[in-house]
Amino acid sequence: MKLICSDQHRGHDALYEFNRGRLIPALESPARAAAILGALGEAGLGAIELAESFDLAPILRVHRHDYVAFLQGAHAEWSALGRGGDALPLAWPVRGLRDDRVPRSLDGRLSYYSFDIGTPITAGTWTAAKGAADAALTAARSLCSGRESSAFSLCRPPGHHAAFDCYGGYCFLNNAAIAAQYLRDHGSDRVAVLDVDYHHGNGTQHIFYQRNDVLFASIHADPATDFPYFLGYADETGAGAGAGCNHNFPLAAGADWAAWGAALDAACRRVDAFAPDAVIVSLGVDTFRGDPLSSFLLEGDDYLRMGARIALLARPTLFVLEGGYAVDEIGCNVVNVLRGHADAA
Ligand code: OKP
Ligand code: ZN
Repeated sequence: MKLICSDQHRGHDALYEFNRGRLIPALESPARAAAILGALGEAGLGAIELAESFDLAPILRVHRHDYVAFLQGAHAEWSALGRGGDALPLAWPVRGLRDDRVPRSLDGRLSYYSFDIGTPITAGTWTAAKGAADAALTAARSLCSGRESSAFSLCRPPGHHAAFDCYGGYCFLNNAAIAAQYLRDHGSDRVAVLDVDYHHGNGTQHIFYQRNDVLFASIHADPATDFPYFLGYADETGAGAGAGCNHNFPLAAGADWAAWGAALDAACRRVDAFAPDAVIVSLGVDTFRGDPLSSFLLEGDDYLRMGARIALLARPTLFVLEGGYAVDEIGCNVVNVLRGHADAA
């Protein structure tokens, strides 16, 4: 299995995030990636290689040009205003009011291009996000060359909440969507994205919602109770040419392997029916019973079962890291998915 990481992730190190009305140390931290690297090093699944650097073209296949330019410069603009700390937005458009004009001021643009208050931009955010996209692209390229049948990219910051022109949920560039588009542009006619993170991948859904060449299937906490709140219901099935190519499996709080594994089986049957040339797994392990953001109850061994079920798809598979915030167990849980996949493949 091809294993790819990026050194740039450390530069994205937010000070705080809002949690229940208070500021707490950011949960999406460099320690997450360090823990996964440590566990991967001991797992013997293969050598861990550094991402190669791509130009912006594959990112611009998914994200709007002005959005990317904004991300590149946002923190420098923030500092030039004499401000310390991390850049955060202040306000969002109200339902039914105009949202089509990009404001001129930095504060206006931070608000325009975001959808939550929980995603700080730091001095190293752009470089880290670009490194994460490079990791996903490097892993994707190893699949489309046919040299590898499976790969993992250790992406930080994560990506599945980011849409064409919008960041939030700790995500800036949609690593899985960028990789999916790259595979489409390099010989794959159909790509499936299977999102197993605890949270709905609203950004990925949005990007591919009108398309029939990329299927999106996601298992996640019910948006009626959990972030990202406004997307992820089962009746969102795609639109236009993409009608029937979006499959959401929201689960109630307390889902254990019995409930979660049944949803995975249903999602995998949708992926099978689509007959994709490649599968991208948005791999969050925040479904873990001990995760600070999770109401689900998966145990360490369940991640072996998850990998084994995904292996039954018998397609070239790219695992792209998303969430997972129980730092002490994140390495073991990620390795278990990859090991379960490798042993069953
Ligand atoms: C990103 B990923 C707690 C609020 C949490 C954001 C959750 C982002 C999850 N302070 N809200 O899907 O793992
Ligand atoms: Zn998540």
